[in-house]
Amino acid sequence: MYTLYNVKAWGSLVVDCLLAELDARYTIVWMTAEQVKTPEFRKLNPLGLIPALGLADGRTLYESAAIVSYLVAAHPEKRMSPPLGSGAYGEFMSVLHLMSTELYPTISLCFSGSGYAETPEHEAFLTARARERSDGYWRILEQRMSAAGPWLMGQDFSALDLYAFMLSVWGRPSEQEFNHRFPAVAKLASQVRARPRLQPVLQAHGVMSLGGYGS
Ligand SMILES: N[C@@H](CCC(=O)N[C@@H](CS)C(=O)NCC(=O)O)C(=O)O
Repeated sequence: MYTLYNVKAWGSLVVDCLLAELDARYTIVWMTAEQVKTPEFRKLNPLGLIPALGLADGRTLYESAAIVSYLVAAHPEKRMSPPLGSGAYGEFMSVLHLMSTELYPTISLCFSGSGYAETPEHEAFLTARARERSDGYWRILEQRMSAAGPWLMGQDFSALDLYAFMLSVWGRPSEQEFNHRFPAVAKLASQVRARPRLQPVLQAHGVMSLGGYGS
């Protein structure tokens, strides 16, 4: 039994979707932005960030890519990644890390650069740069699916698609505008939204339809 520390439409969305697709047993601890900042939560995730996933043995995992990598390996029979150790798995990990270590932080910076900037002008400059940079990463994913889609691993649906879906929900300046510029990503997102197992999760996160995140 897992415990998912969850905030609506935050970084736990991908983990919630993946646990549902895996048909795993888990309980959810719904949290507020204030609770995420508390010392109690930092005992579980020293970074004070969502997502975090409690395991049955008392450990707590953090960092979205680590959680995704752990879960696909812990449930290999569900085939949410290529076979562990295969070349395709290496490629899966490359794309997962592109999304988690490059794209995710630049998207976060598009929302707010206040932690990095001294003046509003400086912040506006940083967020504009982050937007350009994130568009560049999205173009890589878009081209990958245009060449061999419809999913990020070609014909095979995988955890990568849930991750890309989550990031696309945060599309700026609006999800609609974002989808217009990245049609292969938009198609992926609409196919993810249609998956039966995900319906309760999407409902709980308020992202059943376009723009649910408020962008
Ligand atoms: N590198 C982390 C990033 C997680 C992250 O930035 N989470 C955001 C929500 S999307 C968060 O918890 N922010 C809380 C805060 O900044 O106080 C991961 O991939 O898990």
